[in-house]
Amino acid sequence: EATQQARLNSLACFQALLPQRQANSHKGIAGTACLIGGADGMEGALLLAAQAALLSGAGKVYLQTLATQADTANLLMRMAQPELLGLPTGWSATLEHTLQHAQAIAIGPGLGQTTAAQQHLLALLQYRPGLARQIAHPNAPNTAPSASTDWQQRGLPPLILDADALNLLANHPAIRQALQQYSGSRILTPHPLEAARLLGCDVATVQADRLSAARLLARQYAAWIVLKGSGSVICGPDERVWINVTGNASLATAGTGDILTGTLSSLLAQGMSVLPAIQAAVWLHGYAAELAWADFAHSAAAQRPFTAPATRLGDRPFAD
Ligand code: NPW
Ligand code: AMP
Ligand code: MG
Repeated sequence: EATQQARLNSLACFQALLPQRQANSHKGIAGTACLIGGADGMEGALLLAAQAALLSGAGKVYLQTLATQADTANLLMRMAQPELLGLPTGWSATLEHTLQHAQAIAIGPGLGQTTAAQQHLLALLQYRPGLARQIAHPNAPNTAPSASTDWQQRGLPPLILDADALNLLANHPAIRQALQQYSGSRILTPHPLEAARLLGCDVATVQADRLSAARLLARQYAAWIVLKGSGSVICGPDERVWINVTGNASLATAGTGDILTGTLSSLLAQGMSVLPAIQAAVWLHGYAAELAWADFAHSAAAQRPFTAPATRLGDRPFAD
């Protein structure tokens, strides 16, 4: 009961931090997030991230898919969630315009690790309004620099690298170098295998000392780190660490990490500072799983704990 009380206190604490909708608010000031990923066969990862961003309160969510049939993939995603705003494929003036206005960017869910994905990530990291000619992307526009933009006034928005963006980061020194030069906040959200790839070690080493692994990642990549898994570890660039207390093994299923990325992008887009946004996103993501699990367990015949063999929703028998 004491633990439950502490968790409720945490909820109240985050509720105070979460962005408040003013009565006269409108979508233009409720935060814009731009999410990139969703290559062939993994469009769902991008869609889940985008849905989570909307549900977490972002005013506008743009998404860009790397699917080969991008128009079709875009249309299908917008049919699943009509509020979403689709971006054209590749580098375009529309993408630049969105990047200049977004308050948070996330790249990685279902991105894939093709050459196209690699070039797109590099182009994104190197993009600065007014420096369009220097973009490494093959389709980069050769347009003249635009006049004063939001970006020039605000600085670069926080950038979340997740999933395949992390795998590309681990494998390509040019991407690592470009990330170091990205002047906005850099946030990496690896699961243990992605963390191992980034550190050049194995998963067992990461899991044996998760705090040290998170600190090493923060140091090596000069970034905020969310080392996911049971008891996600948050680590700042200054190597301070926090361990999340919410969540359960119902999260051990495909797509949950993509939802965390979308949620985090949304809280950042709504103006939260980086540390509280990360803490709130990770905490709420776990808490939502607890609520969902409690709902499910109430309606099911049995209320088995997670130590029972069935640790995933899909494994549980249905009540008749
Ligand atoms: P194992 O099996 O133990 O050796 P990958 P991915 C390990 C997209 N997705 N503790 C574990 O390794 C992503 O966004 C698309 C220990 C596991 O098998 C990416 O773009 C979806 N180990 C792409 O797929 C939904 C842990 O990591 C391996 C661990 C590839 O991403 C799913 C998986 O890592 C997915 O998001 C833990 N807590 N957690 C869609 N619907 O479109 C993970 N591992 O090989 O990097 O593959 O994470 O699925
Ligand atoms: P990903 O592997 O990228 O899909 O991310 C999985 C998400 O689920 C992360 O937020 C993990 O922290 C969370 N997660 C996975 N397994 C567990 C678990 N056993 N207990 C708590 N959270 C988990
Ligand atoms: Mg993932």
